[in-house]
Amino acid sequence: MRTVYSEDHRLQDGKFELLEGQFMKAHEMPRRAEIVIDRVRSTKLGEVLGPQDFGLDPILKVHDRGLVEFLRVAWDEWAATGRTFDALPHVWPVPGLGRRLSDSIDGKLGYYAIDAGTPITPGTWRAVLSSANVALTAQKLVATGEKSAFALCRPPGHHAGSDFYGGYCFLNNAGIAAQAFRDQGAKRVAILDVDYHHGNGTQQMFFARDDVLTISLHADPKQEFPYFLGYADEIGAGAGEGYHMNLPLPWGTDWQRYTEALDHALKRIAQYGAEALVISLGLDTFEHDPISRFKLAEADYHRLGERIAWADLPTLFVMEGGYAVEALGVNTVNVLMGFEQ
Ligand code: Q9C
Ligand code: ZN
Repeated sequence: MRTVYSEDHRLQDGKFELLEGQFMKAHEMPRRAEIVIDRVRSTKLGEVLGPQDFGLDPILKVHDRGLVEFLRVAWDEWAATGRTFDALPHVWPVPGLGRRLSDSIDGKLGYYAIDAGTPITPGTWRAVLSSANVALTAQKLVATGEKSAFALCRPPGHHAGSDFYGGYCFLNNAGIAAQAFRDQGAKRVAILDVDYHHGNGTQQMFFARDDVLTISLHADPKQEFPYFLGYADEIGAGAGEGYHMNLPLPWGTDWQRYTEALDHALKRIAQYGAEALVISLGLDTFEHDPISRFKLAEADYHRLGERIAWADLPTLFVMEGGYAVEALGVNTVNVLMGFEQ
């Protein structure tokens, strides 16, 4: 399997995040992608290529121009106020407050962000744009006949929706790639999200659509971020009713419990008749992940890849979360090798 990767991800290097009320060193760090690309190379998984530039058009098919334009200039507007540290929001437009878009960068940050864990830095926009191009380049490999490809995206994407960012994500790489499959002629596309966290951005983006089936396996939002979405009764709306599935699982979920939900998801994908499959590949289900509470082990990732291969579909893997950094290369490539064997 070929991997698409760009060193531009290093331009996103946030110092701190607000995690459960505490300022902590950012978990979403450049070392994550570096350890994965090292493992891709040392295992000889396949050729590594750089991204092509697709411009803004494929991004604007699923994201509002307002969000994209904000992300492009946010650092400059922040820096213009004299601040040299990372940009984080600190006030949000909850329903009782209204939702006017302020001229102030602080107002804009709260307007577009869902959390204070996603720092905007001088290099954020370039890293984000490059991450989307990585996804689109790998998508093109699959759309033009390769059985599978790995988009080593960083920053990740699945918490970003059409008009919001957060959860370490700015643009929804998997969603952008799924839309590209549609625009290139695939009638039905499925996105399977195996990141530990609910793929709230992906859900929001495709909630009213029946041409992109979205399924997320994740920690129960009763216990875990993003708290407000990801419940089992969210099944899609309008034409999209029946085309979204949430499979929330409790803290402590191990492979045996996980695989029951996974089989359920894979059955739905088979029944749907997807022509392409996008995997939002998060490895934060790992037993030693520092911010998560599932119990998957190293060898389980090989099994995960094997099961995904049973769907027998052209498959694009898009990197999402995973914060047990030293194990991230092995776990990620275990999925990809499990898929190929
Ligand atoms: N325990 C991804 O994995 N903070 N994003 C959670 C609650 C946000 C994770 C704090 C975690 C976002 C792509
Ligand atoms: Zn995650």
